[in-house]
Amino acid sequence: MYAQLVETGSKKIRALDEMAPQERDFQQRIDGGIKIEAKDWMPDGYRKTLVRQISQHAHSEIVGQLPEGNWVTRAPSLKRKSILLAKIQDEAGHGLYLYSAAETLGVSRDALLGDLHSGKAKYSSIFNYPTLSWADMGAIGWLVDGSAIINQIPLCRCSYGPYARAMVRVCKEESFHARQGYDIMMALCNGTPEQKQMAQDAVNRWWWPSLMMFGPSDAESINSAQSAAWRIKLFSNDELRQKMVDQTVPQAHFLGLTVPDPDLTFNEATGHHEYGIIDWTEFNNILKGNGPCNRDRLRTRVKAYEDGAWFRDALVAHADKQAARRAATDPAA
Ligand code: FAQ
Repeated sequence: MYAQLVETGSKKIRALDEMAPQERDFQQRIDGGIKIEAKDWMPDGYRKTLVRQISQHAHSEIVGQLPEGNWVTRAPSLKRKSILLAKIQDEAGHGLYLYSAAETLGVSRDALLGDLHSGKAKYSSIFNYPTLSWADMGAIGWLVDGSAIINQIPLCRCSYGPYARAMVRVCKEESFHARQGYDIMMALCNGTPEQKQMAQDAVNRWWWPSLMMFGPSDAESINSAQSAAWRIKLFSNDELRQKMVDQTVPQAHFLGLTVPDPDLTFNEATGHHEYGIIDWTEFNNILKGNGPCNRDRLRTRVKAYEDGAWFRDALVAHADKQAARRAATDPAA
């Protein structure tokens, strides 16, 4: 696994009686369902894990704007264009709440963005695939935002207060995103045979990457055990992936689309859809920066940041001017 290898200070999960008193109190608060707030004492590893996850999440939201941004000028109607634009703007907002949540942990936004731009920080693997047709807007909303919701609803109850609270609004907006995606798929599947084929082609390309979004299998997930103990993760990667498959397969059937997995079967005994083997080589290649769009995504983000320098400078100049004016009129201020 190609991980940033954040040192959490705990090679194995320690029992309460192995912890120092301060850490034991902290763990007992978490076990008791009490939220941890920014100014509370926390183990260094807890802070680092949250900075890692929340910043990756924030980066995913803003890099995640790019595949859809590609289709704003090509949306098939004014209505579809407005909806897509609103959705993409929501993703920017999600990035901002999440960077703010990460900042409560004592890290600067500039440092986080620096890590994204240098290629050091990760963002979700899913945003390194190209968007080849309008149907991809439907598939992203339905499958990608749908998966994001399944992953993020439990985060509304995670142990860190600022992250949990940010997730409440994010999840409400993601629900609208998933519905707009499904609505696009419905329109295409009820359209001409060519439109339905376009929808099928999009599902063929987005299905497996959507399953990969949930992260490596539980056996390979290096961070899960500690994150579960700290109640940052309430469900494992595989549990959430299974939820997504169980929820989505009937929706695909309703659309009259085929899930591109010849091994997919419904297990009557367990009530779950069993899926085929995920190509983890593809996933790991993307994490190493070698997906179809990794380089392009980073280049675009860096350029957008550089192009926006004048605006950030203007904001600072404006704030300085306001402060100077206040100081001149009220020397006590
Ligand atoms: N892509 O030990 P684990 C969205 C990394 S938002 C890239 O299992 P963990 C909205 C992982 O970071 C989508 N890297 O890690 C939207 C770790 O490496 P590290 C983003 C991945 O953290 C829709 C290593 O593999 N959502 O879609 C991925 O316990 C449409 C080992 O993995 C979030 O970020 C991946 N898919 O569990 C926006 C949700 N999976 O850091 C625009 C919050 C794993 O040690 C348009 N995050 N890795 O170097 C999480 O829930 C967790 O971080 C997981 C990974 C579940 C993603």
